[in-house]
Amino acid sequence: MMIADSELILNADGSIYHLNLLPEDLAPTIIFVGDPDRVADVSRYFDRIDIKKGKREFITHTGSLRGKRISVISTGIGTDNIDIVFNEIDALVNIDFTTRTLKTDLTSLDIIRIGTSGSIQGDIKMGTILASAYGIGFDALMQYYVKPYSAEEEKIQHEVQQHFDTLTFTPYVGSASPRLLDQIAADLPKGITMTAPGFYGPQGRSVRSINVYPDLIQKANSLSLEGRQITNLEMETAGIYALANMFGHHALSINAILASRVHDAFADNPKEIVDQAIRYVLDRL
Ligand code: R1P
Repeated sequence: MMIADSELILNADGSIYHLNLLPEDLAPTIIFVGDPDRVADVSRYFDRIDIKKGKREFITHTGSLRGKRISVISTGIGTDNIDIVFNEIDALVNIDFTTRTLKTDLTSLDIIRIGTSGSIQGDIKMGTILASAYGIGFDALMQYYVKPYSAEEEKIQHEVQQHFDTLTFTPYVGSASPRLLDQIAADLPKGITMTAPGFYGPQGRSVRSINVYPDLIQKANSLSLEGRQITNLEMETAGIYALANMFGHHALSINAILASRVHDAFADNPKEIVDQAIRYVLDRL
């Protein structure tokens, strides 16, 4: 079936609407970063950069790392942007832009987020590089998609919903790619990452606001999911995992822990910690 011009929007040069990329511009291994400035912090380790393109907050560098083709894309902040980036990278590899139809041979991408995050457990210190085994989405993204959930994801979702019993919406759960967890994160601490639809109120921060959930961090901190805890808080992991699983891609989220929400502290060397996370991931690709 032909996909209409209004559903798959292409720019005049044939590139996809927001990412401004042609199908040949994207590598099968993709690093996601939130901050557009972090794209160059990653690609400076490439052997070669062949493509630099972008539009709005979505900057892409594609090149090679030890001979392997790789892209790094900035997603900006939040799962609203993850929705755009995921649908567009999937279209770049799985839709034939000439016929506007789904290809018969589908491509699975490897997507690794290198992001920043705050710890909500006392034993997860600033400077930790943590791999998210699961993401729990407190945002609304997956209210708009139908996705099969595993028994494990449903179990976690049920327990989260029971624990956060005053929420008027249902959080969703997404899992990391087991293959990428093994390949990249075998030696890293694994966690369960809470994904919030904002930085202040939705993460329990009050600068001048009066929050509906003032005890959000304590509440998240005290949940036991069969002995496992929610470890950290950020804004993209659950959406990345849920959409990767829905589309048949493989995703892993690596979090550089810059803040401790239980010790009310923020790292004094955030750039160094992020650089360590970048080098850790690139060494294992
Ligand atoms: C908020 O400052 C941003 O930082 C975190 C959050 O998820 C949010 O995107 O990640 P990044 O540093 O990867 O953007």
